[in-house]
Amino acid sequence: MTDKLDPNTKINVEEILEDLENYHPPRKGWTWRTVPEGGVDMAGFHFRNMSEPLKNSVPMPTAKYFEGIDPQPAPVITSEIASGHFEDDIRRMRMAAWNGADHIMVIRTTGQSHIDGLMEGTPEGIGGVPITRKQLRASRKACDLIEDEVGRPINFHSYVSGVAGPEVAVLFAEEGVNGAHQDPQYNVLYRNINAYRSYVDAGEAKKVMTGARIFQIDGAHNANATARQGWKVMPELMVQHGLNSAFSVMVGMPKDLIGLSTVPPSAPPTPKLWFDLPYAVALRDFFSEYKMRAQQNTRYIESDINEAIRLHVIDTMISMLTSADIQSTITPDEGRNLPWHYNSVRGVQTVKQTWAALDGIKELLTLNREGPLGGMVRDLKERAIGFLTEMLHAGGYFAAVEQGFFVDSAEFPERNHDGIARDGDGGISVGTVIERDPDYLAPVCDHFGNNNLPAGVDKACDLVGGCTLCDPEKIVYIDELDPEDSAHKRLERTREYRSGNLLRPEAEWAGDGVALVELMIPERAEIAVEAALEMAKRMGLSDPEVVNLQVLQPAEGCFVEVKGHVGFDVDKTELTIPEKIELLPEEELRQFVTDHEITVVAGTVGEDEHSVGMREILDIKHGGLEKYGVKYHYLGTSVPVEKMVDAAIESGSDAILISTVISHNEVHRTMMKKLAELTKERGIRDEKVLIAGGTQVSRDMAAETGLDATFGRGTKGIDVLDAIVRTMRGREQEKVG
Ligand code: B12
Repeated sequence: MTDKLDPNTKINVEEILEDLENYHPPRKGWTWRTVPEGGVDMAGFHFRNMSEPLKNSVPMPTAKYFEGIDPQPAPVITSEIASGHFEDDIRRMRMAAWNGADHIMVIRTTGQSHIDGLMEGTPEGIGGVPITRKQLRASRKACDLIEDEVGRPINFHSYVSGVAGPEVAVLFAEEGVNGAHQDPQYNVLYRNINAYRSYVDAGEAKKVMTGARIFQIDGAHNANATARQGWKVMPELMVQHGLNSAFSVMVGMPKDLIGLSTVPPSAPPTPKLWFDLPYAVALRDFFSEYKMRAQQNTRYIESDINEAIRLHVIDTMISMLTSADIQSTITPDEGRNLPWHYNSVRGVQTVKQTWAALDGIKELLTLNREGPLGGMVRDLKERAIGFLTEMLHAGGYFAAVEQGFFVDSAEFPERNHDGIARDGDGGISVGTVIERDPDYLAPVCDHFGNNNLPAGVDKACDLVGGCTLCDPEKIVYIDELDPEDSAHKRLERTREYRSGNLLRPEAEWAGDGVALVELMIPERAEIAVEAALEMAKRMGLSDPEVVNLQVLQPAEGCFVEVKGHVGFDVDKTELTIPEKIELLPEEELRQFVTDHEITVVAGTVGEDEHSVGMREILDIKHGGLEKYGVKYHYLGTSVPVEKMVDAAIESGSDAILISTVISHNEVHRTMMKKLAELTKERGIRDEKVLIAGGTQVSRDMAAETGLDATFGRGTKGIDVLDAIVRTMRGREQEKVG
């Protein structure tokens, strides 16, 4: 088994699955990022609220203009991953971590919280992944490798709920899971598990989680996501946070392990800030001793990716104006499919970009509590306290649940009477809470409640020589229950796409062939849908489906996104990969320039006024040709190609360099071809090196347009000099030959 990942080699999932029976997590518990007190300095910029940079990462595209820096926000950043095939998610975890996620939240398969026990093996999931010991071990083992590669600990996270909650908590504690959702209210309200049973289970689960220092996130955000008008349930959300936090503390959980799952409850076109900011401030006031896990609003997001991203930027700004210890990211395709991995990465990028941009915002702006904000915050707190008081008058929490106090869509103290009511004598597993015998004894650690240890015994499991929480060798490992429905079988089917020579686009699972096509159809919506489907079919996509349609104007047209499947494979070995050009050594280039006294003419041609790119290629201060001793005649912008050629002839220059940035209507191609033709007409084609560059120009356009070399974005003077020297040398050799 390799103990290190190579950044340029794919993670070997098969290898991770080997010898899992002997894998035990090298560390347990939650980890925060390291945030240097004095800030972080990078590329001459001072960041005030950032954590230490990563060893290996993918910076934002713009980073290339800023020495490639990749500033990492102060809070832990979550990426939700759950394709149903955990073996695919392992690759996605690595991509998310490279982009800045250090909290990998794995959603469970549909119905797992309805199962009364633990699942085993690696079956396929729907809407998430079956959380099993084998899946946890493989994922945690992959996290060990990935965290070593990126240079920052990764928190692996899943969910403790359902009737098997305590068993799941023990499993998580044994297998080194670092964070988990745990909130008995979730079981009561959304799973109809008997309320008393839920709280007893929660006591046990929270105690076990505390023992393994598993960070807890509550479930209040579910009420937010359920309510049609999320901003009206803010007082109740605060009550739900309070109930879970207080109960957790009573069980013995330290406050630094307790996180509130906060979600800004509204979305534009509402005047969002007037709801979400007072809510965030009131929460932070009430729960200042606890950690905040800020998620993003998804309740109103449907299928438009950009709308989701814009909303997430605003939500992240609210986190920054208040505070967030964990900033969760929701994939922008949340409203339309199970997260596609590149969208998970986009979610992480959104937060990373926003955080860097708004770094230190609280030093520049202060929340004005003197204005309307103060009043709104107070109003929310009063309503929350009123809710709690009424709950007590109603006979306490369980009575209030029976009376449908929770998830009522009106703003307290108003009531819509549409809350979720649960009978204390009903629900799943009713009647299963049994009082312990007075001499009850369980020889296991982190057990909640009355446990009669014999005198002199401090640690319960000393009685049996260690429990599974202390001695992992005692854990019984089950490999698979159904060898057919297993990761191994699925991996066999996709091997060619992962480690063989075949390629298909991938969105959900390895080798799924899913592709997305963007079309603007100049027709009304009804026609645009059908036309887009027909076009996708003719492009060769099978099972096309419109996943997003945006009316641009009712009559003029629509933006349509169509998902479909590519039915063919591309064989890697049949592709022609352009050879990487190794530049000649700098000294050799300089010597050639000295020996040949190289001179060039340069300018932006046509009616194009863009000069920045051309100047970067020439100027010494940008590492341009001048730095290597090349002399140039710069003719400026909007230069006719004829003038460039005349100037080259007059000055006896060795090369003509044209910049052609505007590419509309293929004008850049026209310019490049014109240069080749004109030099031929003038009989100097073989005497001058012809080079062009521009934003939309690529290396392979040289052959197409008849020039010696062509360059696009990111070109440096040395690249151009290398091309000049190679072309001139080639000609000299031809002459000699
Ligand atoms: Co303008 N502009 N612009 N613009 N502009 C953009 C280029 C762009 C892409 C914006 C857009 O609309 N999407 C379009 C071009 C679209 C297209 O056809 N593909 C655009 C347009 C349409 C215009 C206008 C026509 C708009 C208008 O008025 N209708 C006018 C131009 C009018 C005219 O030319 N007659 C216009 C005007 C301007 C101003 C505001 C004046 C400035 C230019 C100022 C100046 O250069 N003195 C301007 C800018 C700055 C840009 C912008 C924002 C950045 C370009 C830039 O300087 N990049 C781009 C958008 C964008 O790209 N973000 C639009 C930085 C340099 C370093 O990068 O140009 O790509 P670069 O150069 C690199 C490589 O391409 C290559 O090496 C360089 C260094 O790595 N390279 C090489 C470039 N030239 C050469 C030459 C050689 C020989 C070699 C080897 C390599």
